[in-house]
Amino acid sequence: MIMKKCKERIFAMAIARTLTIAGSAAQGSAGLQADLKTFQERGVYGMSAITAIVANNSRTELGIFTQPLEAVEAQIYAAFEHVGIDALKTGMLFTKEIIEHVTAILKEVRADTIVVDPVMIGKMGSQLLKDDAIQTMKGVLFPVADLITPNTMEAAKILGWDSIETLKDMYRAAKDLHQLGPAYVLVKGGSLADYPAVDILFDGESYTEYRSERVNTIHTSGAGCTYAAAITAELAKGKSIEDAVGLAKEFVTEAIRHALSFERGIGSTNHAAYRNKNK
Ligand code: PXL
Repeated sequence: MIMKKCKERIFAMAIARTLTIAGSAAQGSAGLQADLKTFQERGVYGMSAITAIVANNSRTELGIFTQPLEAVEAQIYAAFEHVGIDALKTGMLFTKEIIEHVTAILKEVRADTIVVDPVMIGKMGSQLLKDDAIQTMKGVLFPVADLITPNTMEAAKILGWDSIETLKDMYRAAKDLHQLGPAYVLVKGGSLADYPAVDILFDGESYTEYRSERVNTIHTSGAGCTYAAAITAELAKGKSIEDAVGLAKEFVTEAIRHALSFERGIGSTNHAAYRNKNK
């Protein structure tokens, strides 16, 4: 018996630990479901704190069920106290109250390595951030972020611009967003016409461009969540932000290339695609 105990201890594995503070996407492609699947694929331990449940369907009027602040808070403490966190990401935060509360907790527990995906609108059209919460996200959460990962639509909305149409606009947006306080900004250009899927990382001094082919598919639900989750996983394992983004870009491109269609509108990114890439 004693021997067995010792053995168990010897074989207890150390693993990088990640948390997602995000919405539940009942249909499984996006939100914390995408995050947890991605964490698993990248070999890190995944945990979740649910901010809201998104369950759009033909029978509910507004399929969004916000969780109470106490529930959000309790989940973050549970992850932090029982396991510990090497890196975390935020996804759908929905209200300014949740943003304020989450930020206060992250400061209190001295969380570091914080990736903020400023999720605003889902691929299926759901509003995932209230209009009056954008200011709070900018003013309160961005300054504690190590990395923010807006797409061009989100970047334009945050900056109060009409739109972002060119690579030049993306460079300017990355620079202006950096002024809001995050250590790094990643502007994702997947939706720009006339370009490959190009993303720009800015650390306040230098820019890094990441390019991949544009994949012609409508089945991209969960792409943004998956990208940010893969970055978070690599950061938890100790990679630099530059390398984490590079690997995550390959991961999400593969997930889009092998996207899943369920023959009902927009399908899901395939979180398991990358593992089959070099088989
Ligand atoms: O892909 C954005 C997203 C994020 N979080 C939740 C979602 C979605 C899209 O549907 O449901 C919870």
